[in-house]
Amino acid sequence: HSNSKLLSQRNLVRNGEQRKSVICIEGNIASGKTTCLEYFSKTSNTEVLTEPISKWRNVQGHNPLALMYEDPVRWGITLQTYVQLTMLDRHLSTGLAPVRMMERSIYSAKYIFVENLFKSGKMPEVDFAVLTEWFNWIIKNIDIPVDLIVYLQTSPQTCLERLKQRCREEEKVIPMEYLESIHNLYEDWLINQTTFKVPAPVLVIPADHDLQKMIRQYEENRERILTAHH
Ligand code: DCP
Repeated sequence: HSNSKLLSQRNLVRNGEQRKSVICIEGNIASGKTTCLEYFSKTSNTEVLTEPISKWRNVQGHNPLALMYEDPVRWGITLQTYVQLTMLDRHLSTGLAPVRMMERSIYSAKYIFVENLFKSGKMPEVDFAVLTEWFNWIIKNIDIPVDLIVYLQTSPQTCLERLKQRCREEEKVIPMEYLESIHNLYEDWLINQTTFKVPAPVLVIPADHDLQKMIRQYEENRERILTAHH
């Protein structure tokens, strides 16, 4: 309870209105973001938004996620346009809790996934240009506040093993090289900070460990994460 009191105090901004604190969980495919969010979902005053993957697998009866893995050159822009919309919707959705945690962000959708498709030659330049114009328009005209990025840092090898275990149909075609490029893009963005603007401070949590050790690390970092604020 003292924790929630502290949180609401910190959330009082100058004009006396409450401002949510927003924490984005970032990391490679199968890095354990969902487990992290599950752990924090039991916290009072905290609202957890998972990634809208079910939408990406079914938009009016179509599965753009599967299409993208089948033929990225053709369907990359289709999936990524929809991802951008669903992420924007998540960022803008309103809830009552003073703390909000969400899986990934509109930033990583662009800086990691769209970037990867383009850089690996799997997205036509015109598609990349259109997505970039959309993205730039959004971040220029719409306020998308993020207070903390929690980066679950894994080795691509760990992600591959977890991917095999969970066996999601669409993801069976993902090779090691794909996870390596996503990994490198994340490292350059959040650790080396040499590529794109980092929208918030970054907390790095090593995430190659087993579930028990991961939970212990979440416990250790709990206060720091939940009291993130400008
Ligand atoms: N994806 C994509 N483009 C994006 C975001 C995601 O192609 N902009 C794909 C990658 C995965 C699937 O969507 O195949 C689900 O993404 P996540 O890795 O974010 O979800 P997970 O459930 O794998 O996360 P975790 O295992 O860390 O909980």
